[in-house]
Amino acid sequence: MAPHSRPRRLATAALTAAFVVLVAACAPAHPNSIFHNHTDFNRDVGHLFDILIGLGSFVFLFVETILVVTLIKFRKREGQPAPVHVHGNTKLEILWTAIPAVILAVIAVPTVRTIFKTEAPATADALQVTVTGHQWWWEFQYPQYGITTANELYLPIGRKVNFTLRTADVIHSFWVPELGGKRDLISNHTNYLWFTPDSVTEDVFNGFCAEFCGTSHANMRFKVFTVKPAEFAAWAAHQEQPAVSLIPDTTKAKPGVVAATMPAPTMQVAQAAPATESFVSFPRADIPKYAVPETPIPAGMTFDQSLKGDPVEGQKLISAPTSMCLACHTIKGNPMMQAVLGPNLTHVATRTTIAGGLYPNDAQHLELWIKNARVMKPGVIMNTLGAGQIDPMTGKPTDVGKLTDQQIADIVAYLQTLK
Ligand code: HEC
Ligand SMILES: [Cu+2]
Repeated sequence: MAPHSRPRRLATAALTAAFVVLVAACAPAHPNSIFHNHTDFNRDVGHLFDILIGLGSFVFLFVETILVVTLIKFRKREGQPAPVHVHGNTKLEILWTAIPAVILAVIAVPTVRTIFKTEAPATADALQVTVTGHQWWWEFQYPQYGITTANELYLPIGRKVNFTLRTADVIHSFWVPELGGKRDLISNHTNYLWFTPDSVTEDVFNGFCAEFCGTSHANMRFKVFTVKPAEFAAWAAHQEQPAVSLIPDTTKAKPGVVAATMPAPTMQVAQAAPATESFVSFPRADIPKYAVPETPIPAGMTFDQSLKGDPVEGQKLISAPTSMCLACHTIKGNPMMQAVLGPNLTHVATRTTIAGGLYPNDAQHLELWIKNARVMKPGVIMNTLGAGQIDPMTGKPTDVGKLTDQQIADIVAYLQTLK
């Protein structure tokens, strides 16, 4: 090997790496950056980061400069006598112990202050949100409003929000890089996190599970919509309502009406939300590309797109024991649908994605999902329900649900009315 080739190769590699990092910084948008500071929480943490990077850079440059100067100035020369050996220099040693001690003290003060501030309980006027991590989706409850939803959070701008973090199974971690976190969801333990979304920001933010939690950990995402307080109020008022039934309540139906001859389940007909409040959900057309899933459909999954679903049939099917849905899902207002193993479906049509943000919430993806959820998202407890479909967990055709494409199309037509 030539004497200078190794350092030269190392230098080339270092320069290339530096260039790649520099070019990466030129990308137009960083939708998941922690440096955008859209909340008090992120700003406090970002401020600490700046102090650390600033002081760290100073120490690095100082030490490296002395090192390089020493290397050049005192390097071995021909005919040079052996250097004088030095044994200790008290002044110097006191100095280089004192300087790092001062730097650490300077870092400690704001660090401890930030820890106390962010760990303190949120003030009583905060919006309360209970987050429950599930393998592999997010349950969001608003106890002040009686709302349970999944994978999509609505937060009013300018109002402090206090998250109560729990898990239904293994450890997960709640993280919205642009807003705050990450904070773990730990079994048999409750964690808290609070922040205030900036009052100038109306936007969509990506959220992630940041603690490996099994097969579909990477498919456990969520979205945060920050909206105007009036829009939040309208959204909450809407979400509080039970689902609108397509089948009139049999207890109030007149004789001779078809529905009266139908067996249970019955549903209360919900009052519509006040007409003045038009905001039901964040307009889909305004959602930026970075928050729209592009997951390809798994190979082999097909559905007869020419089928037209009947929503009334769908409502009957979904709450029939043979369809299985009632074993796991809630639809508020339908006494047959009160299970809590899966996401609450009361207003599922107001959400833009399904399955932990993995797929867009549209007819095609809903159909494929119900047909074979375990192929669409590896590991899920939702059964393979399409007739003749192979359940990837058993390798055999499914023995539950056995829904035909027509039945699935009916169910999906009903789900899409759950606005
Ligand atoms: C064994 C329990 C179980 C059964 C039975 C079941 N589901 Fe699910 N379902 C789940 C779970 C769990 C999820 C969330 C999976 C994930 O995202 O990881 C889910 C997700 C969904 C979603 C997506 C909701 C969202 O917001 O992400 C829909 C829609 C859905 N199920 C509809 C149905 C219908 C319709 C039936 C009956 C035909 C049904 N499910 C039967 C457990 C079940
Ligand atoms: Cu996870």
